[in-house]
Amino acid sequence: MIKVYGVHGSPFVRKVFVALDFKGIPYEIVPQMPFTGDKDYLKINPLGKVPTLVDGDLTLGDSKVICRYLENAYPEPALYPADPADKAMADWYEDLCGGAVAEMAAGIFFQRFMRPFAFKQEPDEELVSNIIEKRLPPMLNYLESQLPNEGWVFGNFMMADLSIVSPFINAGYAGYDIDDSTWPRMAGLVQRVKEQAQVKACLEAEARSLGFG
Ligand SMILES: N[C@@H](CCC(=O)N[C@@H](CS)C(=O)NCC(=O)O)C(=O)O
Repeated sequence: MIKVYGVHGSPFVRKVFVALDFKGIPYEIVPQMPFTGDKDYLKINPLGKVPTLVDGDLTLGDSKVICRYLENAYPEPALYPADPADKAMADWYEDLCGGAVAEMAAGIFFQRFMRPFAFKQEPDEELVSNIIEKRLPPMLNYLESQLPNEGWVFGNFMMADLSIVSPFINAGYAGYDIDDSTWPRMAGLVQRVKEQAQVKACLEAEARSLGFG
């Protein structure tokens, strides 16, 4: 059976859990905390990051790479569009939101959620304001310009929708909600993705795991 190393609550691990659930592929979760420097884990993923997926002889890191593999190996139901230009845009959104956007959302999450709750430290509000007021708005403006008013980015629910929204689920845990008067399409997509069946089930498991479910 496929194994996924990781923990509930990571925006990247979430993508892999949802992809597997969406495609109806059974899997086992191997609990692996990030940031531990666990030497055994470094042998299968030298970055030490989660997720890592093991499928038989194949061991892969990085949620983008893993989700692409799952799509190729288990094509139905599709999580990426078939048209080459749409597929390239899906990759771009996943790269942008798994990179720069996720890094900003993680900054909010770390300062306002992890520091007070896990480390009993005060958040660095100057850093958070810099993200919310300066760095994030150009990203949100761009994403807003790309999204439909209703429904999904490529017609059906796909990885692009979850990739765009996943970092904001974590920022939401830290009390940051996208302003729906400035970015109504982004705010709407966040709500729709959170209600999508496999995402909803994953978020319920996540809430139980994080202790607020
Ligand atoms: N590009 C990677 C990012 C994975 C990632 O950064 N995961 C975080 C947890 S949310 C992690 O393991 N961080 C530990 C570290 O950076 O050492 C992916 O898409 O899987």
